[in-house]
Amino acid sequence: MAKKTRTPAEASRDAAAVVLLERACELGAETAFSRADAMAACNIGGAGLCCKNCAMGPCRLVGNTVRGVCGATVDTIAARNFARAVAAGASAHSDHGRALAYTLLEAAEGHAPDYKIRDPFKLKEVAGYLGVRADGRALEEVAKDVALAALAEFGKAQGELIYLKRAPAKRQKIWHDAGIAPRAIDREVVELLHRTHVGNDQEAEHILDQTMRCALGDGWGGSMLATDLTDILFGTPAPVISEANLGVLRQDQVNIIVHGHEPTLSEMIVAAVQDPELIEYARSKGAQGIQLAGICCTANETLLREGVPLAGNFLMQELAVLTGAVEAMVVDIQCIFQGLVPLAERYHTEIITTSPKAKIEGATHIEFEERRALEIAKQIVRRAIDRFPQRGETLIPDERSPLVPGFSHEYIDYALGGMYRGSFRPLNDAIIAGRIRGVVANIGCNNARVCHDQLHHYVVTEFLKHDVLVVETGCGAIASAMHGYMTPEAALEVAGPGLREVCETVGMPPVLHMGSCVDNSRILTVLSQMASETGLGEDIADIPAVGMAPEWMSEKALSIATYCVASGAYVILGGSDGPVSGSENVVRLMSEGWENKVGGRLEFIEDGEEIVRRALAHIDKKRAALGLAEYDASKWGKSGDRRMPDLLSLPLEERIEAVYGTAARAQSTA
Ligand code: BF8
Repeated sequence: MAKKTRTPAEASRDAAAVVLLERACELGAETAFSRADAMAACNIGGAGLCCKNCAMGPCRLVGNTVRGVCGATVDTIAARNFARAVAAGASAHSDHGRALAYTLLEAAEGHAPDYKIRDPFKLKEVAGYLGVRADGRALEEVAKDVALAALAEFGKAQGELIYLKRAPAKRQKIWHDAGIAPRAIDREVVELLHRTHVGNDQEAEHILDQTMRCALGDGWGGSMLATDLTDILFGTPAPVISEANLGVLRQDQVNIIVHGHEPTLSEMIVAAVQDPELIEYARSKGAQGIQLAGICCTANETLLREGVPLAGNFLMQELAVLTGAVEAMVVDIQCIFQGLVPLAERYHTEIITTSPKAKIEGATHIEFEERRALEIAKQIVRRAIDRFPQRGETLIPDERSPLVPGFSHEYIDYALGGMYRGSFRPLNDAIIAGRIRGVVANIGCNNARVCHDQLHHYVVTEFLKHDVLVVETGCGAIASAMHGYMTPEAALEVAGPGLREVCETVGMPPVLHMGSCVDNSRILTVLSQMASETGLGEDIADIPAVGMAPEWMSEKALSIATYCVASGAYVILGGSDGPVSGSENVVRLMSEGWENKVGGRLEFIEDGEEIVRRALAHIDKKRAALGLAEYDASKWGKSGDRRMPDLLSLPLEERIEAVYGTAARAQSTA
């Protein structure tokens, strides 16, 4: 691939990002965008054809070379590389889940007094799943047993993951018949690494079976536990009002950005920035207050529960520093660029690493401990305030969009039926009638090799126009938030007539923000609940739904894609022809092969139009298989309760209150 330097407008479709990329050009400052332009991706490794699993290589299987030194074939090498990436992705999500379990344990045992059980209802629900008795016991006792039961799921000696039973019965049978029901979360990761060691499992299909088992341990294990335990500790999300894009940074305030994935520290920073003493301290340094904003999935966690605004998604982390207005970027784990440190050296910005699992050379390391959580958070906020007087020239783009995130499966259930009649029935009925053609879960990353947010924006716009309800997590969700698709009135502007009717009636945005990347487990739960309501078959594979990550880049995205496929979904990963494109057999095994085995298929499709075409074709195929009426947009748009025009005349705060009520907001901040 030839080197090509893109203009800022070619590198991102986001207006704020373009402004700051122009700034980077003026300053000659390096970013991920310029580094991607300067270094062509390796097309051998990119196609899965480079094997580094032993010191006889690395072996590059190109041209007439069809075997590595050990004799491994193209198929084995491509499958092994993919498998190892899934193992790493599953480890990242699951280790995050484990950390939350330890936080809950510390809190339950009284060692971490800054943490509380914010959602006792969810605690009892999760206790039920994990076989922990809750009736008549103190919350702390239940929480301790829940934490221990959750930790046992990582390395138990016998049996299989308890949460598998949350899937439809038909799905569980498919897993058992295929021999891919995960036994313990860590065990499946270790076994996959073992199997892909030199001289071990050398049949592509067999390697890929264990890859599915490992990924299922992430989706129905580590990630699902991470979601549940986070809800218990910090509250189950319900709609809140917030804003997204770099324009949330404030010229007159101390700006602190939280970035990464785990909410344990960032929740404490939310508390610390509201401390009157620290606000007064900020004033003593010439600021009007303290503004907290987020990047990546730490942002999604604090957004959903606390309404903390989003500064941007993955590719905007360096751009935030380039505003010159960030006093501190506080990072925890995952998706953090090492390039932040040299860039921050040009400014007064302090990059603060906090996790014992993630240090960066040149950053300030303030290690986080649950037992002194709020004290450490306050120390960090104080350091940020101390930097404020050193701030130089700033450039904060005037770009921000309002949004209403917070659509946990519990809230969707409540929104559709109320407190006493909560149900997925109305959603199923809307799909059966054809008002909603189907559902797309658009998730995942940005990738510096494709135009930032372009594919997210394109596919989401097309799906909305075609009456497809879009649910989102991760950086894809942040993209839609910044584009203004996460307010109820966005339905009027972009949705097709059927989807618009549903959004008007329920008062919901056409794109639902369901959380961070571990919260893709919420999507599994929604799909399972839809399958357990009548009318849409009996399994996740029967539902007219598609999953996609059009701008994926991380190993976690591969794990998510694999567990969604193994759960019965059709999944498309975009932006390139994919990491196994060097092996036709492995491409076939993951598409036709997996469809025959587990009902879902994985495809890598570079082009946005083709992604949309195949997704709509799949949705229509599933509708036909269920015997549902053919999708016909001309039937809709003449009914609905038409509250929207009245609502639109209200200021945003009142509009949201009118739609969601104060109870939902109170629940989110309780
Ligand atoms: O875990 S979407 S860039 S932040 S990996 Fe990273 Fe990808 Fe963003 Fe959330 Ni998920």
